[in-house]
Amino acid sequence: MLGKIILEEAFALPRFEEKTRWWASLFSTDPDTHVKEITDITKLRLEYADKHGVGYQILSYTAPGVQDIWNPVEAQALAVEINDYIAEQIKDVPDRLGAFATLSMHSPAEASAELRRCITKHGFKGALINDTQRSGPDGDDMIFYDQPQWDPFWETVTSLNVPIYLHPRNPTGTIYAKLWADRPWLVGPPLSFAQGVSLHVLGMVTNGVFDRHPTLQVILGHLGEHIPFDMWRINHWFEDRKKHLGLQETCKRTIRDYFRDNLWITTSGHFSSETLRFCVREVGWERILFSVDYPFETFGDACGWWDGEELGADVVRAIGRDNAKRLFRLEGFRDCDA
Ligand code: GRE
Repeated sequence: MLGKIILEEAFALPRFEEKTRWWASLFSTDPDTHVKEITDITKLRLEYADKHGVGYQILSYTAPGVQDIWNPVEAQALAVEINDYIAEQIKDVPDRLGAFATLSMHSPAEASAELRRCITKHGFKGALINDTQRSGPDGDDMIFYDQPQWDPFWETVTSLNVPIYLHPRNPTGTIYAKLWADRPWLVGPPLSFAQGVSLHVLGMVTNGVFDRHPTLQVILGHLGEHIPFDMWRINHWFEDRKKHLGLQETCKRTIRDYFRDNLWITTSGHFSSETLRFCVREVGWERILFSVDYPFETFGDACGWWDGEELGADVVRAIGRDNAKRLFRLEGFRDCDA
């Protein structure tokens, strides 16, 4: 289909080429191409988009990004630099490229102010956060945003009426040493990414973030970071056991309610029709958004899959474009009505 929208699409600052190359060496068999693709903003990306029928893309800073920086002053300065850089890069192609804000998540007040600046000054479409914020004197602590002190941030997000993409980052410090160091091939897409994000978002669910902020919209990549496949069991244990043991105090609705009202999932990096069909049944096509996960995945793989998908023209168009148009209140872009 033409005019597809994609929204888990990474870029990196050219001055971090060395770090980008290191990250690429963990995940890519062709680090040179990866570095070229992730630092390019308007050339290669738009060529791929034209070739594969993508009308509009929302770009975000690559993982682990600012969430890897435990010095709060440095983290804030880098977030501002990234936001101003990408705003400048995309300003002449607003019908093709948008951006998610990058936020330092050391302080709810600072994160709120930077998000507000990015939405009002730069017209960004929300923010993408790479899971927990590394913190503490040696970066071994982690900040989760499911605690009450983050309520002012979630209040800002809902008042600005923009979604937050909760994206993975890699395990670090003691967590890495204890869980992953002896099984390093499981870091990333095979397991650690989904574990990190599902712990975080289910923490938000059970600690009442969505009850206190009922209009909050959070997007999960990779077809929901394993949660849809566990929906029945999570629901069973929340409703039939944990709510009778005290969960009812903080978590008022069912896990399926939160997926209907607050959560979205994207197809980033997960191009399986079988899995997608399961998600359509469990989560509903209204809450699913097409995405690529470039440059960790290719436009060809993602779009080739999507353009052959046989879910029915209306559902393919909704997931491929119209759901995102509605969520982000998008106006005209390349092939938006094709
Ligand atoms: C990502 O989305 O950020 C990502 C990586 C590394 C491998 C796969 C992937 O950073 O999707």
